[in-house]
Amino acid sequence: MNKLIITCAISGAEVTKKDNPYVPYTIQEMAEEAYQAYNAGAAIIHLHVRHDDGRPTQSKLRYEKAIKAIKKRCPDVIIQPSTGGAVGMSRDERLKPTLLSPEMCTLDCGTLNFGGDDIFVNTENDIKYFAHRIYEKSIFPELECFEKGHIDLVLRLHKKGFIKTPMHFSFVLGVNGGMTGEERDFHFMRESIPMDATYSVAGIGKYEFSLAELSIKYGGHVRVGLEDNLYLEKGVLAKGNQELVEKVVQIAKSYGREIATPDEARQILGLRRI
Ligand code: KMH
Ligand code: ZN
Repeated sequence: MNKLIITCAISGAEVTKKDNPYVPYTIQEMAEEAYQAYNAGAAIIHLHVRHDDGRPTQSKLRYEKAIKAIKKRCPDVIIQPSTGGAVGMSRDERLKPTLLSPEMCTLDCGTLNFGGDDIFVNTENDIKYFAHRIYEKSIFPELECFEKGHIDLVLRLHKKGFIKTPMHFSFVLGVNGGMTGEERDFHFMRESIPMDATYSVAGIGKYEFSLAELSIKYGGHVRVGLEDNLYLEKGVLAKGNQELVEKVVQIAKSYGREIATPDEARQILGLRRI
């Protein structure tokens, strides 16, 4: 089987140090968490940045500083800035990290409820706009799909030329307002994408490791990290992103699946190295 690409979503935009003290805010904390995750086996760092007090931002300067600090610690790691940002941000605000031409970034492929009164808005026109801005800079998008309808929209937009091959999907399952992350959901999602597409699975909360295991078993890739889940096991907070990555590496070992280095991940996905 192909090697396993592990993505680590080290901070997100919504979780705080009150939820888990290891959630990184400062540039130094971001670099340290990324480095630890990379050492544990992560090839890709999914990156949101924060102000020092923890407020989420999509500031180009802040991303530039964080990326520089991370690259100093682990020069070959793939950095995947978020274009999702935080709920309520405008299109152009969310797109700011693309001005840095990273080799990869996220492209969120549909709207969904995000708990309480929050709605994470990604209209069809938003997606076309984001896709245009991403491809014009030759950035490789990870197609984040929170439910099956988002995959259908990607495939429609692909037919119309807005989304290009190779396609790499991220199934983000278990969001409060999106699709759950049960085994049947995983199979429904992976069977709905083209045969030549690749996919990674991000299980939110209690789904993190059960979905990771399924994806390892069926040849997909895995995302873990404090953005998605704060616990190493029920009731036990993870002492940083590294522990979450280590747990996935252990599961992969038990299935005889080797871990991809960043350069191997680039080959699997068809990425240019920066
Ligand atoms: N923070 C969420 C509203 C992404 O990174 O592209 C959106 C998100 C998706 O995290
Ligand atoms: Zn994110």
